[in-house]
Amino acid sequence: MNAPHPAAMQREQLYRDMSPLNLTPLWEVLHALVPPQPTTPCVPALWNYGEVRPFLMRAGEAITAEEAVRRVLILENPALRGQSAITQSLYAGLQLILPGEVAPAHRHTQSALRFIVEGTGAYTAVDGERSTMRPGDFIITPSWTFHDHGSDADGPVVWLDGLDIPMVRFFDAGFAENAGAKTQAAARPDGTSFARFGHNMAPVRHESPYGATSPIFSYPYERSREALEQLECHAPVDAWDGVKLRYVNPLTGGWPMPTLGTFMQRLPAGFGGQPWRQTDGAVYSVVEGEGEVLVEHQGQQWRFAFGARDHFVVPSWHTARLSSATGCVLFSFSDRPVHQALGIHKEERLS
Ligand code: GTQ
Repeated sequence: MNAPHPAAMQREQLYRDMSPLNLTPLWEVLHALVPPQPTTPCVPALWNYGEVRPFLMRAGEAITAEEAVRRVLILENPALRGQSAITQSLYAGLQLILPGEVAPAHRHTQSALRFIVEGTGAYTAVDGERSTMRPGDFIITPSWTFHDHGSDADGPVVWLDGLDIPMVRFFDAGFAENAGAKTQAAARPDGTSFARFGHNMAPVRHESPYGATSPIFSYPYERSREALEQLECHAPVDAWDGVKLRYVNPLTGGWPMPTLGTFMQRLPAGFGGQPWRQTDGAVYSVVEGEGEVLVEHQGQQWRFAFGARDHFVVPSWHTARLSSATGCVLFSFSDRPVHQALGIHKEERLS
C-alpha cells in the first residue's frame, strides 16, 4: 500500500474544514456540472393503453372525480419514480371523468394541455367557456385561468394531461387556488374562442386575452387531420418526421403555450424514418394507427411497438427513429419553447 499522497490529504482536510461553512470545491464536480453533452437520468418508456385502461377504470370505482379533485394516473418516468415527472421538466397523466361527474374549478400558474384519448362529450370549461372534447382534440388551459371539467357523455372519457409542473417547481414559482363554486357559470358559448381566432382571422381590436398563451382553447382534430392528410398526398414527406406540423398561437405565429410546444404528425404507410436527436425530451400520444419507435442511447436500445392510445416518452438527446407499416397519426409535446427562449435548443438529424 502506498502512503496517501500529501496533496490528497491536504485537500481532504480542506474539504472537511470548510464544509461547516457550506463550502465545497468546484474542481471535484466540474465535469459533471458542465458535461460535454446532455446526461439525462430519464429513460424511454411506453404505456400500453390496453394495460393502463383497467387501472383507470378501477380508479373510477375507487374515487370520484370530485373527491380526487383530478382523477389522474400519472405517467412517471421509470427513472424518476416518486417525482410525478415524465421528463425532468414535464408532467404527464391520464385523466378519467365519468358521466355526470365534475372535477371542481381551480386555477394555478402551471399551464396545462389536454389531448383527448377516449370518449366524446366531456368538457373542460376555461374562463367561463366550455370546450367539448372529441378524440384527437388538443385543448389548452392557460396559466392562472379557472378551469373545471365535467361530462355529459354516456361513457368514460379519458385524456392526456400535459403540464409544466416540474418546470414551475424548479423555479419555485407555483401558485394555486380553488374557485368559490365547483363549476363556472357559462360566460360564452362553446366555440367562441375558435370563432374569434381559429379561422386565420382575428377581432379587429383585441389584446392577447391570455398573455403569451394562445387565445384558442381547443384545436379540433378534424382540422389537424385534414391538413396532415392533404399534405401527405400533395407535399414532400420529411425523411425524419413524415408529415409533421406544430400547433400555433394565431396572434404570434409562435407556440400555443410559453412552456409547452405541441405537434401532430402523420407517418405514411410504409414509412421508415431517419434517426434524430434533440435536447427537448418529448411525450407522444398515438392517435390512430400503429408503428414502431426505436430509441438508442449510449449503446442501449429500446424498441417499442405502439398502437392507438398508447403513450411513450423519448428523453433528451436520445437518438430516435419512427416507422409505420400501415400509417399512423401521433400527437406530441415537449418543452421546446423554453429551450428556444433560452437559446439552448439543439437538434441533430442523422442518417
Ligand atoms: O386538470 O387541473 O393532471 O391541476 C394535474 C394537475 C390535471 C387539472 C393534472 C392539475 C390538473
